[in-house]
Amino acid sequence: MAKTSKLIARSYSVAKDRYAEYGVDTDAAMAALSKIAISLHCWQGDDVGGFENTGEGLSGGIAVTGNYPGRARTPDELRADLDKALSLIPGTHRLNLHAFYGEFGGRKVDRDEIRPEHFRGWVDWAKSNGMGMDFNPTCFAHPKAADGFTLSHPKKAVRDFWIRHCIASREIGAFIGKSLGTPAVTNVWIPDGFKDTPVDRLSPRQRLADSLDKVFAKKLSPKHNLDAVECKLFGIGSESYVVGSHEFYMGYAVKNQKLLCLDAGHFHPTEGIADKLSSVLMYVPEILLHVSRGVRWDSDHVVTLDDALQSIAQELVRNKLLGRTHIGLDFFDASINRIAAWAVGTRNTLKALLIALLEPAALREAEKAGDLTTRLALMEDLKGMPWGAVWDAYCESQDVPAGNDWMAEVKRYESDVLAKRG
Ligand code: RNT
Ligand code: ZN
Repeated sequence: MAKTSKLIARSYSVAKDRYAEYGVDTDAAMAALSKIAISLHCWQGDDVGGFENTGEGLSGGIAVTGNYPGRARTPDELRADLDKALSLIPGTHRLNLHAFYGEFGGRKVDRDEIRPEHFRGWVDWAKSNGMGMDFNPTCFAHPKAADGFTLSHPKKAVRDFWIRHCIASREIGAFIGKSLGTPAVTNVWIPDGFKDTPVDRLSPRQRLADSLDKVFAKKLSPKHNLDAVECKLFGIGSESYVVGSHEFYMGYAVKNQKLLCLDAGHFHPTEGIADKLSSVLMYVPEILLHVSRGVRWDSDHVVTLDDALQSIAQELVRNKLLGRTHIGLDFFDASINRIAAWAVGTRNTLKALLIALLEPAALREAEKAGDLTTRLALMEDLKGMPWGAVWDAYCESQDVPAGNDWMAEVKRYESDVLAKRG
């Protein structure tokens, strides 16, 4: 910890002793945290715009609001912004890329024509950063998704188009995973649904299951690609019915042993995903998380260190589920500095994991002994433990700014780089 400032070192030393009283090893917690990779979503950097330059706006029931200056307009700008964000986040992480962020060299490459070569630039960048990558077919913001249906579309030709896109995406996922030596999680999310009450809720689901079977027909090595499916309750314009609901995908994932993606904003507004993890992981091999924050609706706000986030982290750590969980972020805010948004959301996710890693065994022991009074009392007292001092020491040990110091870097980058973008 060569660069540790004196005050942070002193606070850490006190915190270490305080945690030791509870039998918690703070150095071990930091070492465990350093092994957790968070998949940073590329789409926070440009408001889910992509690089197809077709003039097609965002669609599919998701929305970005705000017009903060400095949005990344090219792959190079987005990579530079990601580099900046990553320099403010302790640890080694991953990149989560959407298909419409390919590098198409100014040519029109339709979604069913995307190939690994369009993603070589991203793979090279990830390799030089020592990062893994994840991938997503983009089944929105496209004329063939304009009526709100893709893989479950009543017209076979439209379904086939999206099936070809998803197949191409899996192949790209496998290419990425093979190139980087760590499997890419390729996550299928589709917007399909109805604004108003449907009469036939069944046929679209049957068509979706059939399309997914075709998408997943080819076996790919799990060393290169892992398939995930993402459920959702409602979206803008699909308030009354979403084809790929929780029950639909839960069933599909269990039956086909796919990864289930749980997005924190994809359930009833007061429903959390923390309690689902231990249940779902009894029946599916692994899960993908889209860590997000819905405010009144699936609004994809930047993740804060709230109870919902801490509960997710506690579930993963307490039940030792981290080895079967891929943690990705999914928020997009264009009303604040986009690099700060990445830094805040990712740092918070790591903070929540650190707090969970610092929990003493005494909590579980109290429960086991049937002493529920001690369980409650201890849980509450632990909230006052000096985890922040451990966090600061962790940041310094990873050579990233502690406390709020990272914001100075963001401000500098904003005036040096972002302010110069048109
Ligand atoms: C939409 C889903 C989906 C998207 C990204 C861009 O509600 O959460 O994961 O946010 O694929
Ligand atoms: Zn999501």
